[in-house]
Amino acid sequence: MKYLKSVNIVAIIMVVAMALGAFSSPVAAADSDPNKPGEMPTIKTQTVHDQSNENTASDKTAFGGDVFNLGWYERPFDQDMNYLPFIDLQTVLMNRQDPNWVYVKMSMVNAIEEGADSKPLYGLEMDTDLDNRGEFLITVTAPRGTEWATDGVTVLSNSDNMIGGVKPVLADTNPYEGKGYDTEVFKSGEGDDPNLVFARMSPSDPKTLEIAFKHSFVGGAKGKYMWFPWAMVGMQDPTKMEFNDHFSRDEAGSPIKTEGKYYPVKAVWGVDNTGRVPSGFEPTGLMPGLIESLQPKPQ
Ligand SMILES: [Ca+2]
Ligand SMILES: [Ca+2]
Ligand SMILES: [Ca+2]
Repeated sequence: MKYLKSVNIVAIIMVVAMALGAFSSPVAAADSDPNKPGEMPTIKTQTVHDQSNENTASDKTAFGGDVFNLGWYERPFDQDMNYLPFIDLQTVLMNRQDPNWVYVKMSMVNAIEEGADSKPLYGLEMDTDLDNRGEFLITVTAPRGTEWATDGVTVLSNSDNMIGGVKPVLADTNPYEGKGYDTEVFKSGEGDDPNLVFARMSPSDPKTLEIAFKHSFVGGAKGKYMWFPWAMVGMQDPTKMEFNDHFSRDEAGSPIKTEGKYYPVKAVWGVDNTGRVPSGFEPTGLMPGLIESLQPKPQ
């Protein structure tokens, strides 16, 4: 009897704690381990929605959202325009409230496990000095376990500071053969910081992959950067980024039937990303490729 009573008290305390949690920071500094991520905090999460193609896939066309000139891709299709829903980005969350970690959750239309044979990569590209040229590309192999791990996690940087060619973000007029992401900063726990980036499958959702990287890597808690997610099966070569410089629109193809001669996807197939997302600042001047919801509206 005494035992039962104490269980009830514990249960009540837990309910009170959960209720309080809604009004206070869910992660206290003391709870955050600087060497291993935990759970993503639940407040102040940035949410990015991407087009998804489950309703148009049977017609072998993307729903939309593929704008070659802006580097927006909506190509979760193979070269026969068969649909690859396990790389079709649907929702991407970023949370910076933890004192040590930036958390990202990337959710696809279908379970990531479905794509195991295709060896998909999921990742993030980041422009950390806001010149529209990317500095870092994080890629993560999947499927993987639900424990945080560094195996198969890679961070690349670029040695010529020419990501994006003559016109960053936008398709160059002439093919531009820059070096792309050619320099390894971190691989499977090897690097200056062996705990720089971790990844796991979501323990609660097989459609969701989670990445956590250290704030300190991107300017600390107040760091300002542009970021956007990638899911890749066909074109996975980081030295060919940005794709709209290395490939002409003709060579890259298009997933949208109404784009006529460009259809279907050709060299640049099996990739999905979103527009560019600002974090830690409000973009003022023109930043090409911003996600649609932040594009200046015509007056
Ligand atoms: Ca997309
Ligand atoms: Ca940059
Ligand atoms: Ca360019």
